[in-house]
Amino acid sequence: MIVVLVSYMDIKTKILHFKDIAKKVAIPILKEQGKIRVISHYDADGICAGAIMYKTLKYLGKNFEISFVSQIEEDILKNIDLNAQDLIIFTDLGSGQLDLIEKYLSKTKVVVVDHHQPVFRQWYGLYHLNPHLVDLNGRVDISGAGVAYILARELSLRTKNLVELAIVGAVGDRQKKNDVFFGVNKMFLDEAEYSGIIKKEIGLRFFGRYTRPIHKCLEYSLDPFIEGISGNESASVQFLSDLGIPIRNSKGSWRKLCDLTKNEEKKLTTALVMESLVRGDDSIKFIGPLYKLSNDYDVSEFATLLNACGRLEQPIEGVKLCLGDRKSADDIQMKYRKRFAKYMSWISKNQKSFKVTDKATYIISGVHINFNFLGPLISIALKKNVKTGIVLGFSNTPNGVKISSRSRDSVDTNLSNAIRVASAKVGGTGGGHSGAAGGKIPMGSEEKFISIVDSLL
Ligand SMILES: [Mn+2]
Repeated sequence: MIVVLVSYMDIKTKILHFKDIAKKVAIPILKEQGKIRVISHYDADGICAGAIMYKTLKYLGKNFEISFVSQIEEDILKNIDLNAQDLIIFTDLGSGQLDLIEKYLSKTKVVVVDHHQPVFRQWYGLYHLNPHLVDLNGRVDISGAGVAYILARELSLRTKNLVELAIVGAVGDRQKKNDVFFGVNKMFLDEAEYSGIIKKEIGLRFFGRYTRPIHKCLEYSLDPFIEGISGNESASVQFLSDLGIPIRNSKGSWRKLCDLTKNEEKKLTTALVMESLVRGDDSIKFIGPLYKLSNDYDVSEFATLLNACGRLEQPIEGVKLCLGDRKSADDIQMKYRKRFAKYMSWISKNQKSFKVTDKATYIISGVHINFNFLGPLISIALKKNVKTGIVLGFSNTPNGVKISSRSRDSVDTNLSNAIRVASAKVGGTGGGHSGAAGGKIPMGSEEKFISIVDSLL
């Protein structure tokens, strides 16, 4: 394993070392004449990483196949037919499971391209590219897609345009904090802006700014939630008409937020800010920097769309979107909204049956909420449906019960610790961040888990 001692080095030097490792990791891929199998994570970052590998391997004329998984589990590794592939590439996952990968795949060539905290392991045939190896921080400096992009640059000179996917991946993994990018992500952004691939502007930040009719933008806006307008199409149309903002252009087609004149946008902004000031919301959310991608999407909007593809178990549609095929975008968004609304209504209808203690609310959904949706749903439930400062959701998966938890900012409890300890006690695993954590426990152990975790909160 290549571990470079670089804690005294500046970021540019670290990146140079990182590129050196990427050069070495590129060799087995460049040489490979047989079948390559890419396995990526199915969230926005993993989809971007997969799309970067797709484009790059295509440029190289390789024989390859891409698939997506929610995490590396023994079953998945066990079922890889070693006779059918000559090289396996993991993107946006694998670094934390090197021991498992070694157990099942040590007889084949393996490339791991990831940004998660690695376990330190090396064997002949493993090519490992991970920012932590050069003291870059995989939580804020670079995403899985970013690492894939660094590798792609070493594989083919034609990959320069893929830099925007590296940025989408970082945004998908919430590496942008208060609109600031750090480390390698910042370098990617400078690179993309300089070459005109990404355009930065300041404006109203609504989902669909570049892609949806204005009144739909307002109607569908959940975050920020506009009282009286969100969820109400006619109110949204009326609001715009009161402001004298036409929703159709002279040719009769819908206008988008990005089509507004500077004056119109100013008028709309003022009205929205006034509205929210009257209600005492933080109106600041409406306005901020936007990063427009070459496909006309705002970077956050596109990352959200890719996450929806993953949650709907259609990551391949996400790859197609990354490659410029936008046909399925509306369909994905509609499906996602419908599923989300269905689960939200299940939560409202069953609110009375939730277990509530003085610490937390426990939502045991069984099969009623798909486990891919659990995280975002309980985030909303914390805002809208529960009174406690902490909420935990449970959802059945084919091999255990998935747990997801969130706490309000005002709550000073380490959810990550509590869930890790409690799930270990019932034979499961867990962890995450202090305000948002998750885990998996054996089927049927929910009650026991709840009594343990509640005492730890
Ligand atoms: Mn990632």
